[in-house]
Amino acid sequence: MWMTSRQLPSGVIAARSMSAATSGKLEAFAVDAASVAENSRQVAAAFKRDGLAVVRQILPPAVAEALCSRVDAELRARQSEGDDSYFGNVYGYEDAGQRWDLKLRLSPEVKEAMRALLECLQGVLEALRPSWQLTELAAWISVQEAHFGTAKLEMGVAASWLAEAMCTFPSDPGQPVHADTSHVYDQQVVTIFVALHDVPTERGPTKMYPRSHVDGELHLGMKEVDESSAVLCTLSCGDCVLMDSRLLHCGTANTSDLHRFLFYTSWMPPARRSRGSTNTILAEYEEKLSLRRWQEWTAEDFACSQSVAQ
Ligand SMILES: O=C(O)CCC(=O)C(=O)O
Repeated sequence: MWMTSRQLPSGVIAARSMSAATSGKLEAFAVDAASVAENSRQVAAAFKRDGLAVVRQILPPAVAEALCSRVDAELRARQSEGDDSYFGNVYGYEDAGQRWDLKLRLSPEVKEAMRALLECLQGVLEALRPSWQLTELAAWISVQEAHFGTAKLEMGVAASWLAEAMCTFPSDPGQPVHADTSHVYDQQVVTIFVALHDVPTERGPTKMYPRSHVDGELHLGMKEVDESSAVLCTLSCGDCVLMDSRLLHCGTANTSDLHRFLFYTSWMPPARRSRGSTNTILAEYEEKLSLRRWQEWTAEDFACSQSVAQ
């Protein structure tokens, strides 16, 4: 049974009434990393209900900073090589040079970050279902952009683009509100994304619509998204957000003069393929890395020829 907020240690996601849950306050969905392990089931229950959960300070700043430098170096290298296989699809915005979805290798910095994430979150994921497989390992990157980030949900076409999970409207400025997988056709994928530096409002945080992952009418375009329910995921360096892939969300405008890097990793039930956009992973890792065996494939000497799928 879900505990009331009075029974919870401070820092643990509190039980909320419907109105409080949709009040737009990100802190209502937040928990400190240090208290996750002993409250995995409660965090999982809140995540299941809301479609998101924020875990503060999951990565030590030094780990986040090292990963940030690695992502920066890899982005430059992949851009100069011009190898498309390292980039996921973000509505073709790569062409504008402002938004990139960069697939990552299991470098020492990525492994170290994964160890910290999974040490903390394995129990939460396994409280949702017993086994998971890695389906995305990448970084969302955005730079200052004048024409990006105005979220807009076109209800007339919502059903078709949600079935494809992502869509772009060429005449719209910015990333539209979207779900990464369909509420109607796909299984649940859990995406964990981590701020590799502070992400205040002007640096383009992700906007999310709590509980929209289970709202069939919204997904079928039968009603409009409630803007007043939206929460802006402003984060400090090392904070992470767990997001249900069916949750409506969008990247907002980066109006600062700084880049924005979010490391992310997604998990799906084994032996299934997502039909959505949730497959930003290098081919060599696809369907090979299981949650249960994360200690093996994040070990310093792990080579990808080893299979750790089960
Ligand atoms: O960049 C973001 O904040 C979100 C990106 C996103 O939602 C996507 O590419 O699916």
